[in-house]
Amino acid sequence: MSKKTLNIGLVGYGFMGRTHSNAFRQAPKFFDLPYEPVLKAVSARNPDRVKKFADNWGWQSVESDWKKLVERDDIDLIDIASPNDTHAEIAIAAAKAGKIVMCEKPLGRTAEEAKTMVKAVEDAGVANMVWYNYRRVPAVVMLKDLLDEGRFGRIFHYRTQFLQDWTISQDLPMGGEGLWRLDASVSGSGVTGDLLAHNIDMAMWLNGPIKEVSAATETFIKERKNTLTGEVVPVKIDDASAFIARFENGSLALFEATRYARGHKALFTLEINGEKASASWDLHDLHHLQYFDYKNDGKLRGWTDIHITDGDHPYMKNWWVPGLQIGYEHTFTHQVADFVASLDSGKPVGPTFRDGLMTEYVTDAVLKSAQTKKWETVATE
Ligand code: 4PW
Repeated sequence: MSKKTLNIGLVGYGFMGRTHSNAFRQAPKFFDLPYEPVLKAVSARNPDRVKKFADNWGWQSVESDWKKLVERDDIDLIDIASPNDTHAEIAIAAAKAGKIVMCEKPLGRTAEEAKTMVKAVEDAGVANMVWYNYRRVPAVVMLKDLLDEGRFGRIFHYRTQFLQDWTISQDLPMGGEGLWRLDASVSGSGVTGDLLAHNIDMAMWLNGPIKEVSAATETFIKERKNTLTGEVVPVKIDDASAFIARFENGSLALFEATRYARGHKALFTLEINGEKASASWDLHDLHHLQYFDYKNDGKLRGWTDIHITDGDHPYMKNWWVPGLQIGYEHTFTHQVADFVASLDSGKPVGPTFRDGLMTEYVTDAVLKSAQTKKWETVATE
């Protein structure tokens, strides 16, 4: 008997359009899903490029306007992989049309924008998810399991970084493909919304809500040429952002992100220290979890390097044989697999739009604190 289908309409064909297309294709091949995702249509403004993209990834049809995609009766799910300034309008229209909605991170450019998106999906009662993909790295899920099993006891510290170096050149323009991340009117913010949002989403998933923050940001290069207009304009994004925070569980945290750490491309790290155990993880070596358990016998006590490739480890039995590794793209595949499974069970899986909003309450508080130079309380509603 053939499976029920889930017809996908994708908006955007950039870097994220590729990761999502790959995930929709791979997920049903490796996971037993209640629905078969069908790559029904992709929309983007440039007709030649969208056609080429569709042919490459196997999308059945193309639209030049996302509104047409939302209006189509043969689409069940709208997946938003276009720049941040488009997220709210598309998500709200899709929810009103009764579509399931998946949206790239960050949900909106500000918490205020994200709030309108949460309202739209909750009013419409449609399933929703934000693509905070790193939550689905097997080693990170393993860490979540260990925390949920109570192996760490009281948590004292959480520290995390996301370091890159791709915007150091003064000659790098802003605007247009990929470079819209440097244009605050499109992105909303710099590394706070683009990188720290990942750290924050993961931190709150692992260690609970963040209560208050004290932040500093810096814009190292003050003017750049806008590719779209040719004008040299002030840079309004934060190039680097660092903050200290207090979680509701009483633990203290350090967060840092930058695009000016020469030599680092995507150094996403975290460490958590509890009364009974500690753990650390690094995206560059994503299938390893470093774990220290204080209950081990004194002479054997030490850091253990757990190679997360065994069938007992999260997601791994669906892939190859023990010892063999998976990578970045699989995090998106896991996200599709979990989300599609949740459509059948009716039990939402995170990060939902509401989870995405919680992250933006933190990023808004970070940006505010950098301005006020004071501790800021994180909003909750
Ligand atoms: O979401 C993030 C991006 O915008 C990413 O995970 C890494 O940094 C890759 O591109 C940027």
